[in-house]
Amino acid sequence: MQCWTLRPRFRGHVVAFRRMQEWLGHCSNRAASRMPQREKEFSGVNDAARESFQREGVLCLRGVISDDWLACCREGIDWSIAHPGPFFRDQTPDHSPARYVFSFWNWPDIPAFRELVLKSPVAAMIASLLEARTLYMLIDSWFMREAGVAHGAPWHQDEPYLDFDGGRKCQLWFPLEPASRDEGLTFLGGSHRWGKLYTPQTFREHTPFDGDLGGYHEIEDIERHRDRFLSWDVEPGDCLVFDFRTLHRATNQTDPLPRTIHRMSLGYGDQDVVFRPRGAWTEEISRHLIDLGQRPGEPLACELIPRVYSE
Ligand SMILES: O=C(O)CCC(=O)C(=O)O
Repeated sequence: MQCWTLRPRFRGHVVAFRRMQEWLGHCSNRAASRMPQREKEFSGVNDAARESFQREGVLCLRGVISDDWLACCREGIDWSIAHPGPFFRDQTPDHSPARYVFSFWNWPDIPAFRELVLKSPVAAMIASLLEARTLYMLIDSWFMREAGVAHGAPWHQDEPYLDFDGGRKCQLWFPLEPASRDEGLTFLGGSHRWGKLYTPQTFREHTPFDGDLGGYHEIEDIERHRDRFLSWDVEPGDCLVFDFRTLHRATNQTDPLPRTIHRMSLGYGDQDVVFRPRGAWTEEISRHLIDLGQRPGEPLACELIPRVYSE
């Protein structure tokens, strides 16, 4: 497992780390209590699951995230909401009575997320699903939609939003509260195999990003594929794993949410993933990785993208 070393640009975070020392101690006590539960979290990944994931581009795994890891996520999200980092994004539309927000690449600054990213058994589970020799954690994100918000992610694939190209890549998405199909995500089964990348859209306005989008297709009339839609009622502990190219959206785009919901998402990629900046719309994140030493056109080699599994 790759070590996280503090570069000069991160020294400003040392103060925040110190403020969190007491809380860290609390976290490591929690970690000790998590240990016995870890083994059971490998359950559910077998040949049938791999075959289904390859066919549909999405898989629902039940009861794989233990209560202690969920508590760890809750602590991390609470901290992140109270101390928004540079990749905090407010996607709330104008005149909305409630917020839709998310944030990513928080793990270096938040002990609970560091523990999740570097120590939880989900990395080995995903490596087994992807049959990866080596696995990298590409991006950690959390999402919060508050009670009353009637807005969510549009139809999209994750691939065009990020500078990771090639290899096998997936997102592990899990709710922190029970989420009915309406409160969760809907996927278009098999769309990861269409050989197309679709125009990335803003999550706030649902309009295409600025930049050269020449190689991307317009989102088609998705409703005609309704018979291929896949969605699940999920409980805390369940997770959805989906390919970076599988089309998906927040199921409910119109009715106000009856309660506030939080989700955690971890993006993973195998040894064949290459860093390739996509265009103007990813410039900020491309620059961040380049500043951390990641070379464009080359395999992953950057402390923000830790190697979390190796055979
Ligand atoms: O959970 C959400 O609100 C959106 C998640 C999503 O679309 C994604 O992770 O790509």
